[in-house]
Amino acid sequence: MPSNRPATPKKTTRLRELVRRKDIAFLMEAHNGLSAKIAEEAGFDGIWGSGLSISAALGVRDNNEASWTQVLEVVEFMADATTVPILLDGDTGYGNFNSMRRLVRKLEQRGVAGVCIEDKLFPKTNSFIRGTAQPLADADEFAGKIRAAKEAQDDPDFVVVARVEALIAGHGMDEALRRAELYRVAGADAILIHSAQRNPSEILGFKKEWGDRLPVVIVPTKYYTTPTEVFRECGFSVVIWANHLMRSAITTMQATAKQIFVDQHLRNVEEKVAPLQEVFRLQGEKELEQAEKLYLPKQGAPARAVVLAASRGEELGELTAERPKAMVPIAGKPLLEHILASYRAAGIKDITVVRGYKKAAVEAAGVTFVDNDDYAKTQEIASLKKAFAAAEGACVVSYGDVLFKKYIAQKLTDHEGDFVIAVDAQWQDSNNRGRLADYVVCSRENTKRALLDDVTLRDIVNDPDRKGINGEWMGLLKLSDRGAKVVKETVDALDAPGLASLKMTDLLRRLVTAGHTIHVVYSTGDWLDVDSLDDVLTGSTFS
Ligand code: SPV
Ligand code: MG
Repeated sequence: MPSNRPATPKKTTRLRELVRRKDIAFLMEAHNGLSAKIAEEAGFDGIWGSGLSISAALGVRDNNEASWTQVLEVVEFMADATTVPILLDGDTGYGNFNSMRRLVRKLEQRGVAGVCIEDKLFPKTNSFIRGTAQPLADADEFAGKIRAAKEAQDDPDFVVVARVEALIAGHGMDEALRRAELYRVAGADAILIHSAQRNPSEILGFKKEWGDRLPVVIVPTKYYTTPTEVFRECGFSVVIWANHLMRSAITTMQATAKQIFVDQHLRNVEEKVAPLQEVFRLQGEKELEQAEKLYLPKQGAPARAVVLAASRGEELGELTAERPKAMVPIAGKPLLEHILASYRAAGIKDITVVRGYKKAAVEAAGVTFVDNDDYAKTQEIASLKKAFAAAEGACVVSYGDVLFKKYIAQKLTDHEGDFVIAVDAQWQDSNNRGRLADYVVCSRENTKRALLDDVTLRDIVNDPDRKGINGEWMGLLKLSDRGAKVVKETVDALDAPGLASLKMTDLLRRLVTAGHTIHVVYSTGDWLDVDSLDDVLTGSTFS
């Protein structure tokens, strides 16, 4: 996924500003790309990459059981998924000053805006587990680590927070203040003063003594009942809500897992869990869809067909007494099956069939049926409108009584035009049979040159005596995404009588009149418009 990081201001600059500004700032915990995105969407200006939550999400303990490069991988996903700055909980820096330098460089490379390190020993334990039993790092050694971090950073705005664990470990306020001062002198951008007490007296006492020497960050996980107003009034710089997305996920996941285990079905949870559409939205599915349109070849090439099969086909007499023409058997299977086979062979698998007359008799596997129940009073465009209401976008439209070889559909889809029709240059054949046909006048007849030139439609008529006829329209029309949109708009603009009376040929004429270019692909034969019993017999030899 492309980066959505804004060019300016940089994430590092924004984190520095959050830490330094007069107003209190809030960081929300996240432990993977998804929770980071959720934190940002909730409105937080920054994210806490919590060591506890990341390790919990990985199924391990908060004791450096996940390696630092594994944490780096996670925080990189978080940075890629968000635009707000991330302050990573870097535990003790995963080693000495040298590990710390490398960590800072790697975090900068991965778009992480800052790191917080605590003055404990590697491997550390979470501060709320046997806190007083945990040895602290030598204060001078830790100050050297801070200095190394600050000198390793390339970006002057990268933030290094020094976390003082003296209160957690039971060393008292003086030791906390002494350490904080050492770390300030070493170059820390802020001090995180941590406390495991259920009331805020320790951190308030620290802030009172410390004053404004450096911004102070707090984590009120244990003293959570303290009104935020107190923190604001005392001039704390940043409040970290350190683990609450992870903990809420645990509660919900436990409830959902239990419910499904007990029920052995999904009905009781479906309404309570995020819809799949929400999952796709959070993943940025829309962006990919748009990018595909930009970057994939054959933009708008239809992978969809619409077969207009609503009419009876009275001309076939008794054959269509109980079924529409599309279901009349030819060579052992319904006409519609032949059409579907040609489309599928041409790579078009998403096929919508519009039914009308004797719709219960229309059967086919793997297609979408749409019904035009007004089939007796309407023409083809009313059926097309029903199909467009079910699915939009590029498609090939054809009739339920026209057989064609797969290459004809392929030629249409290969053409990049918005409107493309298939034309049989051997039009005299059908004329000789004396049947009603749709003759076309084109910009060029089907000569060798027509292969090189773009041939376009000028007119479409039923009169075989019209001058300049170049072929017969086979009833196949390809629409690109744009073409389908134009047709949909044209059809939607019709009033009820206009819609009821419009045929496909009327639509083509309208498009030409409106100035749209309808491209022509020629072939000779290899299709059949089933109009008579004779055709049914001919069709039995059509393959
Ligand atoms: C974390 O979120 O991993 C922290 C804060 O370090 S705490 O768990 O309170 O130590
Ligand atoms: Mg931690």
